[in-house]
Amino acid sequence: MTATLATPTSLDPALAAVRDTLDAGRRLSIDDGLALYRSHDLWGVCELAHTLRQRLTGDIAYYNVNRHLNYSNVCALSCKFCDFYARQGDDKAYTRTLEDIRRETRLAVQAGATEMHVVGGLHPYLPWEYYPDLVRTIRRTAKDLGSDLHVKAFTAVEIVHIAKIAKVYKAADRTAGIRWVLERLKEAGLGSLPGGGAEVFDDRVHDETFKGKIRSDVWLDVHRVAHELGLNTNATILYGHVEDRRERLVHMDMLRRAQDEALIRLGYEPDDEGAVSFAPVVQASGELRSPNRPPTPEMNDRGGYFQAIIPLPFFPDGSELEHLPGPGGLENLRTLAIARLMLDNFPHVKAFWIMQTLPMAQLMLQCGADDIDGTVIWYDITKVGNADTHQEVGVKDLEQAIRDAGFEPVERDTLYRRVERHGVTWRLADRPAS
Ligand code: V47
Ligand code: SF4
Repeated sequence: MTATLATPTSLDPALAAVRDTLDAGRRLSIDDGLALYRSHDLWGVCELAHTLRQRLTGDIAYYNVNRHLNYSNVCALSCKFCDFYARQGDDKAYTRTLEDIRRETRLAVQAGATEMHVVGGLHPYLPWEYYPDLVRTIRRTAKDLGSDLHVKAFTAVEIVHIAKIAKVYKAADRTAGIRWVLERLKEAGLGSLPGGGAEVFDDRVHDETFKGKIRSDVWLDVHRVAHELGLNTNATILYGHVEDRRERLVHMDMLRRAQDEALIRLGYEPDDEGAVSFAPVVQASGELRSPNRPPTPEMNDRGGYFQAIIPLPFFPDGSELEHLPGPGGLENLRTLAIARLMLDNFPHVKAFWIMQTLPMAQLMLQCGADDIDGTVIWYDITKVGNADTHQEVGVKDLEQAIRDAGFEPVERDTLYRRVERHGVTWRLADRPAS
């Protein structure tokens, strides 16, 4: 890398030390993260994040053409922040049949989608075979229509639930059961895991708001096993409810350590502290030197690492925590910027526009994000304001939003490979049409 970017001069002297650490290509500590949270100079924080984002990704910003499929909202748990779940027999309960899934897949292919993002509640009665059947159904239906739909499906929480339903999850060796399920889902055509269900990696927050769900060690186990099997995954943090800022930073630190391990497995050399950072070093000449480059699209063909962090702001409406205010816009910007800066070994930071709103996602592109996700429709998990769950933006609008924010839009597939598109027909930039 030869180009360099001037690191900004902040109004807040507390950010100077962070800037020096960033320019030296060193990893930020949790105390640095707290300084970023406490700083009165939010724009200084955002500029630092933007600088790192530009050093990693340059002037491009990604989007994709995808569909969300929530196969069931029936869930055995009742996380306090969740307005999505229902009990079997409730008026609002639904479970999709394989015929429903075939129909949804046909619609996704007709709309030119490259990805189906599939998640649901922890259904107590569906047999375990439902899950590989669901994946196979999507893959086959798309293939029969001459397309190739990537299936990004099941949070770590669902994977453990499926292992329990299949009776292969044993406390004495939990990874064996996780591996058994993931191997079978991969065989059925699973392409990657989404990042949900992580919430906040803290036992107090866990016990207060999502007791009954897997804890951080098990969530990380599922993602490690997925990485070992060559599957890429994402990670989320659900913030702005009962957690404090230090707990968010500890969560980010745990994720980047897990990513260090994944990258070392892929052949990256750790530094003296065992870290693998993608942050380039600014040399005396002003040029940038990158000891570690993020994985390339070619490498994605083998995979096995975290691709993106997706900070999810808590939406209180309809949940048991409705009395809480939820995070404001400035806190959302700051948390996203800090996630970019702390997670120096995550190639991508996603501003999920459905939850952040498109105007806010545009601003986030200038504060560390390099991806705004997709043309999503029917997003059932959270609603913005009084919107119903049908939220769709076309390719032209997403591209315009990215251009207006000052970036060159690039359509990606789930694995961040460039897509060439002519209407609903698409192909990977270097591959034959599908
Ligand atoms: O796991 C639930 C969260 C997640 C609420 O991997 C809530 O590309 C806010 O993980 N307020 C699901 N959030 C969404 C998710 C996701 C989204 C976009 C892209 C990707 C990806 C993953 O939504 C759940 C939970 O953490 N959630 N309730 C709520 N009231
Ligand atoms: Fe169930 Fe997921 Fe909602 Fe928790 S967040 S109640 S596991 S659907």
